[in-house]
Amino acid sequence: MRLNLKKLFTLAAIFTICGCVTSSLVSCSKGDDEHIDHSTPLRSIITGMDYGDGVFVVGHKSPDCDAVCSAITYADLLQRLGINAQARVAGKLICEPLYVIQEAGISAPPILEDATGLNMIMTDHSEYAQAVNGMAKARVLHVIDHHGTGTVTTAHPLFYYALPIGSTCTIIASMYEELGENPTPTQARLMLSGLLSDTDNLKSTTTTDTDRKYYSWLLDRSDITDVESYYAAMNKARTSFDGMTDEDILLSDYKEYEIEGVKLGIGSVLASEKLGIEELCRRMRGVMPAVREQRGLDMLFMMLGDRDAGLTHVPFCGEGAEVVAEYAFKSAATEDGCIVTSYIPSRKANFVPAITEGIAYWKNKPDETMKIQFQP
Ligand SMILES: [Mn+2]
Repeated sequence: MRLNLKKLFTLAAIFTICGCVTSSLVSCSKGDDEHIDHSTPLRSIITGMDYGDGVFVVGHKSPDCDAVCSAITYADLLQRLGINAQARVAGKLICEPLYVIQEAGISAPPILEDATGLNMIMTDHSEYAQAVNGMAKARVLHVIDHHGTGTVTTAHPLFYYALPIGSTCTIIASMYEELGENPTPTQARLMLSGLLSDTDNLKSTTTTDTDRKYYSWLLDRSDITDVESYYAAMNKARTSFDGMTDEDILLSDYKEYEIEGVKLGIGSVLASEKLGIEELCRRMRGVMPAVREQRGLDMLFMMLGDRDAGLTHVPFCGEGAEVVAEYAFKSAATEDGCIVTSYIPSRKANFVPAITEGIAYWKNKPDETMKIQFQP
Protein backbone atom coordinates (compact mmCIF):
# COMPACT_ATOMS: atom_id res chain seq x y z
CA MET A 1 0.00 0.00 0.00
CA ARG A 2 2.79 2.40 0.91
CA LEU A 3 4.54 1.68 -2.35
CA ASN A 4 1.31 2.29 -4.26
CA LEU A 5 0.84 5.61 -2.51
CA LYS A 6 4.36 6.61 -3.42
CA LYS A 7 3.87 5.62 -7.04
CA LEU A 8 0.62 7.56 -7.13
CA PHE A 9 2.32 10.71 -5.91
CA THR A 10 5.21 10.15 -8.29
CA LEU A 11 2.77 9.95 -11.18
CA ALA A 12 0.92 12.97 -9.88
CA ALA A 13 4.14 14.99 -9.82
CA ILE A 14 5.18 13.85 -13.27
CA PHE A 15 1.74 14.53 -14.77
CA THR A 16 1.76 17.92 -13.13
CA ILE A 17 5.05 18.78 -14.77
CA CYS A 18 3.82 17.48 -18.13
CA GLY A 19 0.83 19.72 -17.47
CA CYS A 20 3.16 22.70 -16.96
CA VAL A 21 4.70 22.17 -20.37
CA THR A 22 1.37 21.71 -22.15
CA SER A 23 -0.32 24.60 -20.35
CA SER A 24 2.51 26.97 -21.24
CA LEU A 25 2.22 25.88 -24.87
CA VAL A 26 -1.53 26.46 -24.79
CA SER A 27 -1.16 29.87 -23.18
CA CYS A 28 1.43 30.87 -25.80
CA SER A 29 -0.88 29.95 -28.64
CA LYS A 30 -3.69 32.02 -27.16
CA GLY A 31 -1.59 35.16 -27.23
CA ASP A 32 -2.06 37.83 -24.57
CA ASP A 33 -5.44 36.86 -23.15
CA GLU A 34 -5.53 38.66 -19.77
CA HIS A 35 -7.60 35.91 -18.15
CA ILE A 36 -4.94 33.26 -18.57
CA ASP A 37 -2.37 32.88 -15.80
CA HIS A 38 0.95 32.69 -17.63
CA SER A 39 2.99 31.80 -14.53
CA THR A 40 4.02 28.17 -14.29
CA PRO A 41 2.09 25.90 -11.89
CA LEU A 42 5.45 24.41 -10.84
CA ARG A 43 6.12 27.51 -8.74
CA SER A 44 2.82 27.28 -6.87
CA ILE A 45 3.17 23.52 -6.38
CA ILE A 46 6.60 23.96 -4.79
CA THR A 47 5.77 27.04 -2.74
CA GLY A 48 2.43 25.52 -1.68
CA MET A 49 4.09 22.81 0.43
CA ASP A 50 4.68 23.14 4.18
CA TYR A 51 8.40 23.46 4.98
CA GLY A 52 7.96 24.27 8.68
CA ASP A 53 11.05 26.11 10.00
CA GLY A 54 12.97 25.21 6.87
CA VAL A 55 14.32 22.31 4.89
CA PHE A 56 17.75 20.78 4.22
CA VAL A 57 18.78 19.69 0.72
CA VAL A 58 21.33 16.89 0.52
CA GLY A 59 22.78 14.42 -2.00
CA HIS A 60 24.04 10.91 -1.31
CA LYS A 61 26.90 9.63 0.84
CA SER A 62 30.37 9.52 -0.74
CA PRO A 63 29.35 12.80 -2.35
CA ASP A 64 30.18 13.20 -6.04
CA CYS A 65 29.89 16.34 -8.17
CA ASP A 66 26.29 15.72 -9.21
CA ALA A 67 25.16 15.09 -5.62
CA VAL A 68 26.91 18.17 -4.19
CA CYS A 69 26.18 20.61 -7.03
CA SER A 70 22.52 19.56 -7.34
CA ALA A 71 21.98 20.09 -3.60
CA ILE A 72 23.62 23.55 -3.61
CA THR A 73 21.85 24.84 -6.72
CA TYR A 74 18.47 23.37 -5.77
CA ALA A 75 18.66 25.00 -2.32
CA ASP A 76 19.53 28.28 -4.12
CA LEU A 77 16.54 27.88 -6.44
CA LEU A 78 14.18 27.22 -3.51
CA GLN A 79 15.55 30.30 -1.70
CA ARG A 80 14.61 32.38 -4.74
CA LEU A 81 11.07 31.02 -4.32
CA GLY A 82 11.08 32.27 -0.72
CA ILE A 83 11.69 28.88 0.94
CA ASN A 84 14.19 28.57 3.79
CA ALA A 85 16.29 25.84 2.14
CA GLN A 86 19.89 25.07 3.18
CA ALA A 87 22.30 22.81 1.30
CA ARG A 88 24.19 20.12 3.18
CA VAL A 89 26.60 17.35 2.16
CA ALA A 90 26.49 13.71 3.29
CA GLY A 91 30.23 13.43 3.98
CA LYS A 92 33.63 15.04 3.57
CA LEU A 93 34.38 16.31 0.07
CA ILE A 94 37.46 14.90 -1.63
CA CYS A 95 38.98 14.78 -5.12
CA GLU A 96 36.64 15.98 -7.89
CA PRO A 97 33.80 17.64 -5.93
CA LEU A 98 36.36 19.39 -3.71
CA TYR A 99 38.12 20.74 -6.82
CA VAL A 100 34.81 21.95 -8.30
CA ILE A 101 33.84 23.78 -5.10
CA GLN A 102 37.28 25.39 -4.78
CA GLU A 103 37.28 26.50 -8.42
CA ALA A 104 33.82 28.02 -7.96
CA GLY A 105 35.26 30.11 -5.12
CA ILE A 106 32.62 29.02 -2.61
CA SER A 107 32.89 27.05 0.62
CA ALA A 108 31.53 23.52 0.88
CA PRO A 109 28.15 23.15 2.63
CA PRO A 110 28.36 21.76 6.19
CA ILE A 111 28.17 17.99 6.65
CA LEU A 112 24.81 16.67 7.86
CA GLU A 113 25.44 13.70 10.17
CA ASP A 114 21.85 12.76 11.00
CA ALA A 115 18.54 13.64 9.35
CA THR A 116 16.27 12.22 12.07
CA GLY A 117 13.21 14.43 12.57
CA LEU A 118 14.29 17.03 9.97
CA ASN A 119 12.49 18.30 6.86
CA MET A 120 14.59 16.94 4.02
CA ILE A 121 15.00 17.10 0.26
CA MET A 122 17.05 14.34 -1.37
CA THR A 123 18.86 14.99 -4.63
CA ASP A 124 20.60 12.42 -6.84
CA HIS A 125 19.41 9.41 -4.78
CA SER A 126 16.30 7.75 -3.45
CA GLU A 127 17.87 4.86 -1.50
CA TYR A 128 18.04 4.96 2.29
CA ALA A 129 21.21 2.85 1.99
CA GLN A 130 22.89 5.80 0.20
CA ALA A 131 21.38 8.53 2.35
CA VAL A 132 22.52 10.40 5.45
CA ASN A 133 21.83 8.39 8.62
CA GLY A 134 18.33 8.86 10.00
CA MET A 135 16.74 9.63 6.61
CA ALA A 136 14.10 6.94 7.23
CA LYS A 137 13.03 8.98 10.28
CA ALA A 138 13.08 12.32 8.46
CA ARG A 139 10.18 14.10 6.75
CA VAL A 140 11.22 13.82 3.10
CA LEU A 141 9.45 16.51 1.04
CA HIS A 142 11.11 16.35 -2.39
CA VAL A 143 13.18 13.78 -4.23
CA ILE A 144 14.94 15.01 -7.39
CA ASP A 145 16.69 12.11 -9.05
CA HIS A 146 17.79 10.36 -12.23
CA HIS A 147 18.09 6.78 -10.91
CA GLY A 148 15.50 4.03 -10.52
CA THR A 149 12.96 4.35 -7.72
CA GLY A 150 14.81 3.51 -4.54
CA THR A 151 13.60 2.58 -1.09
CA VAL A 152 12.25 5.92 0.13
CA THR A 153 8.57 5.81 1.07
CA THR A 154 6.45 8.50 2.70
CA ALA A 155 2.92 8.52 4.10
CA HIS A 156 2.48 12.23 3.22
CA PRO A 157 2.28 13.71 -0.30
CA LEU A 158 5.72 13.97 -1.88
CA PHE A 159 7.17 16.03 -4.72
CA TYR A 160 8.98 13.24 -6.53
CA TYR A 161 10.62 14.35 -9.77
CA ALA A 162 12.71 11.79 -11.59
CA LEU A 163 13.80 11.83 -15.22
CA PRO A 164 15.78 9.18 -17.14
CA ILE A 165 18.58 11.59 -18.15
CA GLY A 166 22.31 11.97 -17.57
CA SER A 167 22.50 13.99 -14.38
CA THR A 168 20.43 15.43 -11.56
CA CYS A 169 22.02 18.80 -12.32
CA THR A 170 20.37 18.66 -15.77
CA ILE A 171 16.99 18.30 -14.04
CA ILE A 172 17.75 21.24 -11.73
CA ALA A 173 18.81 23.37 -14.75
CA SER A 174 15.53 22.52 -16.50
CA MET A 175 13.66 23.67 -13.37
CA TYR A 176 15.51 27.01 -13.37
CA GLU A 177 14.43 27.48 -16.97
CA GLU A 178 10.85 26.31 -16.37
CA LEU A 179 10.56 28.75 -13.45
CA GLY A 180 12.08 31.61 -15.46
CA GLU A 181 15.01 31.91 -13.02
CA ASN A 182 18.32 32.70 -14.67
CA PRO A 183 21.21 31.03 -12.79
CA THR A 184 24.18 33.16 -11.74
CA PRO A 185 27.51 32.31 -13.45
CA THR A 186 28.53 30.36 -10.31
CA GLN A 187 25.26 28.41 -10.17
CA ALA A 188 25.55 27.63 -13.91
CA ARG A 189 29.16 26.50 -13.38
CA LEU A 190 28.14 24.18 -10.54
CA MET A 191 25.26 22.60 -12.49
CA LEU A 192 27.49 22.20 -15.55
CA SER A 193 30.13 20.50 -13.37
CA GLY A 194 27.60 17.90 -12.15
CA LEU A 195 26.44 17.34 -15.74
CA LEU A 196 30.03 17.00 -17.04
CA SER A 197 30.99 14.61 -14.25
CA ASP A 198 27.98 12.28 -14.51
CA THR A 199 27.95 12.15 -18.33
CA ASP A 200 31.74 12.01 -18.69
CA ASN A 201 31.65 15.22 -20.73
CA LEU A 202 28.61 13.98 -22.74
CA LYS A 203 30.43 10.75 -23.72
CA SER A 204 28.68 8.28 -21.40
CA THR A 205 25.91 5.99 -22.65
CA THR A 206 23.52 7.70 -20.20
CA THR A 207 23.77 11.06 -22.03
CA THR A 208 20.52 12.29 -23.63
CA ASP A 209 19.58 15.16 -25.96
CA THR A 210 18.24 16.98 -22.89
CA ASP A 211 21.73 16.84 -21.31
CA ARG A 212 23.23 18.22 -24.54
CA LYS A 213 20.67 21.03 -24.57
CA TYR A 214 21.38 22.08 -20.97
CA TYR A 215 25.14 21.67 -21.45
CA SER A 216 24.98 24.60 -23.92
CA TRP A 217 22.37 26.46 -21.87
CA LEU A 218 24.58 26.29 -18.75
CA LEU A 219 27.86 26.93 -20.56
CA ASP A 220 26.41 30.17 -22.02
CA ARG A 221 25.50 31.33 -18.49
CA SER A 222 28.62 30.11 -16.67
CA ASP A 223 32.00 31.79 -16.22
CA ILE A 224 33.84 28.78 -17.69
CA THR A 225 35.80 29.84 -20.76
CA ASP A 226 37.52 26.58 -21.76
CA VAL A 227 35.25 23.69 -20.87
CA GLU A 228 37.58 20.99 -22.28
CA SER A 229 40.52 22.01 -20.10
CA TYR A 230 38.20 22.50 -17.10
CA TYR A 231 36.89 18.94 -17.52
CA ALA A 232 40.45 17.60 -17.91
CA ALA A 233 41.33 19.27 -14.58
CA MET A 234 38.21 17.76 -12.94
CA ASN A 235 39.30 14.33 -14.15
CA LYS A 236 42.80 14.85 -12.83
CA ALA A 237 41.35 15.76 -9.44
CA ARG A 238 39.16 12.63 -9.56
CA THR A 239 42.20 10.38 -9.87
CA SER A 240 44.68 12.34 -7.76
CA PHE A 241 44.23 10.23 -4.58
CA ASP A 242 46.56 12.65 -2.81
CA GLY A 243 46.76 11.98 0.92
CA MET A 244 44.14 9.24 0.70
CA THR A 245 44.28 5.84 2.37
CA ASP A 246 43.22 2.75 0.42
CA GLU A 247 39.90 2.85 2.26
CA ASP A 248 39.40 6.52 1.24
CA ILE A 249 40.02 5.51 -2.38
CA LEU A 250 37.55 2.63 -2.14
CA LEU A 251 34.89 4.95 -0.69
CA SER A 252 35.63 7.94 -2.98
CA ASP A 253 32.83 6.96 -5.40
CA TYR A 254 30.84 4.32 -3.59
CA LYS A 255 27.19 3.30 -3.27
CA GLU A 256 25.28 0.72 -1.26
CA TYR A 257 22.25 -1.23 -2.44
CA GLU A 258 19.87 -3.85 -1.18
CA ILE A 259 18.97 -6.26 -3.97
CA GLU A 260 16.70 -9.23 -3.21
CA GLY A 261 17.62 -8.94 0.46
CA VAL A 262 21.37 -8.92 -0.26
CA LYS A 263 23.20 -5.92 1.21
CA LEU A 264 25.98 -4.92 -1.11
CA GLY A 265 28.40 -2.11 -1.84
CA ILE A 266 29.85 -1.06 -5.20
CA GLY A 267 32.85 1.25 -5.42
CA SER A 268 34.03 2.73 -8.70
CA VAL A 269 37.55 4.00 -9.31
CA LEU A 270 39.38 4.88 -12.51
CA ALA A 271 43.01 3.89 -12.93
CA SER A 272 45.40 6.69 -13.77
CA GLU A 273 48.99 7.19 -14.79
CA LYS A 274 49.82 7.52 -11.11
CA LEU A 275 47.92 4.46 -10.00
CA GLY A 276 47.74 1.74 -12.68
CA ILE A 277 44.98 -0.86 -12.83
CA GLU A 278 47.04 -3.80 -11.47
CA GLU A 279 48.31 -1.83 -8.48
CA LEU A 280 44.86 -0.33 -7.87
CA CYS A 281 43.26 -3.79 -7.93
CA ARG A 282 45.88 -5.20 -5.55
CA ARG A 283 45.37 -2.36 -3.08
CA MET A 284 41.58 -2.53 -3.22
CA ARG A 285 41.59 -6.30 -2.65
CA GLY A 286 43.72 -5.70 0.42
CA VAL A 287 41.22 -3.37 2.07
CA MET A 288 37.88 -4.80 0.83
CA PRO A 289 37.34 -7.54 3.47
CA ALA A 290 37.71 -5.03 6.34
CA VAL A 291 35.36 -2.51 4.66
CA ARG A 292 32.77 -5.22 4.03
CA GLU A 293 32.93 -6.24 7.69
CA GLN A 294 32.73 -2.68 9.05
CA ARG A 295 29.71 -1.78 6.95
CA GLY A 296 27.83 -5.02 7.60
CA LEU A 297 27.64 -5.94 3.92
CA ASP A 298 26.96 -9.38 2.45
CA MET A 299 28.99 -8.62 -0.67
CA LEU A 300 31.38 -5.92 -1.85
CA PHE A 301 32.37 -5.28 -5.47
CA MET A 302 34.67 -2.75 -7.10
CA MET A 303 34.45 -1.43 -10.65
CA LEU A 304 38.06 -0.50 -11.48
CA GLY A 305 38.21 0.99 -14.94
CA ASP A 306 41.13 1.49 -17.29
CA ARG A 307 39.68 3.47 -20.18
CA ASP A 308 42.87 3.50 -22.24
CA ALA A 309 43.28 -0.28 -22.07
CA GLY A 310 39.52 -0.82 -22.51
CA LEU A 311 39.39 -2.99 -19.39
CA THR A 312 37.54 -3.15 -16.08
CA HIS A 313 38.77 -5.20 -13.11
CA VAL A 314 36.07 -6.36 -10.71
CA PRO A 315 37.50 -7.57 -7.39
CA PHE A 316 34.85 -8.94 -5.04
CA CYS A 317 34.42 -10.34 -1.56
CA GLY A 318 31.70 -11.96 0.55
CA GLU A 319 30.02 -15.35 0.41
CA GLY A 320 28.41 -15.91 -2.99
CA ALA A 321 30.09 -12.87 -4.54
CA GLU A 322 32.19 -15.04 -6.86
CA VAL A 323 29.14 -16.80 -8.36
CA VAL A 324 27.33 -13.45 -8.68
CA ALA A 325 30.28 -11.72 -10.37
CA GLU A 326 31.03 -14.61 -12.74
CA TYR A 327 27.39 -14.83 -13.82
CA ALA A 328 27.08 -11.03 -14.08
CA PHE A 329 30.12 -10.58 -16.30
CA LYS A 330 30.14 -13.99 -18.00
CA SER A 331 33.75 -14.78 -17.26
CA ALA A 332 35.76 -16.81 -14.77
CA ALA A 333 37.32 -15.25 -11.70
CA THR A 334 41.07 -15.23 -11.20
CA GLU A 335 42.44 -17.18 -8.24
CA ASP A 336 42.85 -14.06 -6.16
CA GLY A 337 39.21 -13.02 -6.49
CA CYS A 338 38.82 -10.68 -9.45
CA ILE A 339 37.02 -10.65 -12.81
CA VAL A 340 38.76 -8.99 -15.74
CA THR A 341 36.30 -7.86 -18.40
CA SER A 342 35.95 -5.32 -21.18
CA TYR A 343 35.50 -1.69 -20.07
CA ILE A 344 32.24 -1.09 -18.17
CA PRO A 345 31.21 2.53 -18.73
CA SER A 346 28.48 3.04 -16.13
CA ARG A 347 27.69 1.67 -12.66
CA LYS A 348 24.02 2.58 -13.02
CA ALA A 349 23.41 1.57 -16.63
CA ASN A 350 25.67 -1.50 -16.87
CA PHE A 351 27.17 -2.72 -13.60
CA VAL A 352 24.11 -2.73 -11.30
CA PRO A 353 21.80 -4.47 -13.83
CA ALA A 354 24.45 -7.18 -14.40
CA ILE A 355 24.95 -7.70 -10.65
CA THR A 356 21.16 -7.84 -10.19
CA GLU A 357 21.01 -10.72 -12.71
CA GLY A 358 23.92 -12.38 -10.94
CA ILE A 359 22.12 -12.19 -7.60
CA ALA A 360 18.91 -13.61 -9.10
CA TYR A 361 20.97 -16.54 -10.42
CA TRP A 362 22.80 -17.05 -7.13
CA LYS A 363 19.53 -16.88 -5.15
CA ASN A 364 18.41 -20.01 -6.99
CA LYS A 365 21.30 -21.68 -5.15
CA PRO A 366 23.09 -23.48 -7.96
CA ASP A 367 25.20 -26.30 -6.53
CA GLU A 368 28.72 -26.93 -7.80
CA THR A 369 27.54 -29.24 -10.58
CA MET A 370 25.14 -26.61 -11.87
CA LYS A 371 27.67 -23.80 -11.73
CA ILE A 372 28.35 -22.43 -15.18
CA GLN A 373 32.01 -22.81 -16.17
CA PHE A 374 33.06 -19.50 -17.70
CA GLN A 375 36.27 -19.09 -19.67
CA PRO A 376 38.81 -16.80 -18.02
MN1 LIG B 1 23.93 11.71 -10.53
